[in-house]
Amino acid sequence: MDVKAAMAEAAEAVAETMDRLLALPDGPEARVVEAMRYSALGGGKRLRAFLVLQSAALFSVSRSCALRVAAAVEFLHAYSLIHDDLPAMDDSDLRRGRPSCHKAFDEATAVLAGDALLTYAFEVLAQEETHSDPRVRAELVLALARASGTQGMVGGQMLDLLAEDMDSIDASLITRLQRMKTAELLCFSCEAGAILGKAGKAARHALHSYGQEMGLAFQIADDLLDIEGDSSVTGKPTGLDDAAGKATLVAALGVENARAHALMLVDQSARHLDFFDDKAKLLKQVARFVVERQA
Ligand code: GRG
Repeated sequence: MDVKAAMAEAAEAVAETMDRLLALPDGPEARVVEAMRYSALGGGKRLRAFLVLQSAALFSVSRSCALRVAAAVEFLHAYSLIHDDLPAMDDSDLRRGRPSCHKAFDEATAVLAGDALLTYAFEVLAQEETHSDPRVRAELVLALARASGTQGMVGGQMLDLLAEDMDSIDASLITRLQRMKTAELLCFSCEAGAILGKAGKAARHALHSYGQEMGLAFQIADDLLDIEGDSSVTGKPTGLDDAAGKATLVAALGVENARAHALMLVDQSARHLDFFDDKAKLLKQVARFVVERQA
């Protein structure tokens, strides 16, 4: 199976799991669940879910356990997108080619839907169905908390906001910021299979290193798409002028150097997977996919 077909298959499977986990309740609280469903089930590449499923397959983890972890990371990712689109952050009217959550509902509901998706991600990880061993469940909770909190995604977003007021920002600070904001959650997705499979330190380290470099390449590709992509899908203005002054490696290095850097990171990331021989073929291919994608 090629990587695109494997990603499509994973996206369908995780969407079914997410749909099942996000049942609509009776009563007035249904509105917040509707907003959660609108954002979490409304498309996306499901890259993080794919990484969880592929890393879990390296350790023969049960598919139903891996799908629950894949759903949890996609819930958390959906929260970050809802909050990132709010007027206080990126102020985006569009997400995944349709109105962002606060446009489809309202700002207060979008804040609550994001909060509830974040909380629910941890609830799903902590539930017994996710793994029979409570130590494994606790390890998943700890790793996701670290990847998404002040040492990870939220910390990276804070640095990004602060960078807007800096006169200049160098490539090493941008790299640190993007590792935290984007790569840490991708690292968690890669490591999750090793946690579920109680793999040894070396395997876990190899997946972490792969996730870090692939995650950085992914963010560079995202920044390149922001200036070259279809603004009717991204909801963001496009063009190199818009990239100027932003804390991106595209702004710091220029388009061609940033593209070359991303390709170098892809090669470097794939080398960490040599540890798994041929079993990690699709993970190697997805690293290339993230820099060649058009959306
Ligand atoms: C806590 C108020 C509050 C806000 C948090 C954490 C945060 C806001 C924002 C996270 C930062 C963020 C959105 C980083 C960008 C990462 C990124 C490139 C997202 C797009 O991911 P894709 O392309 O999206 O995988 P799809 O739609 O395919 O799932």
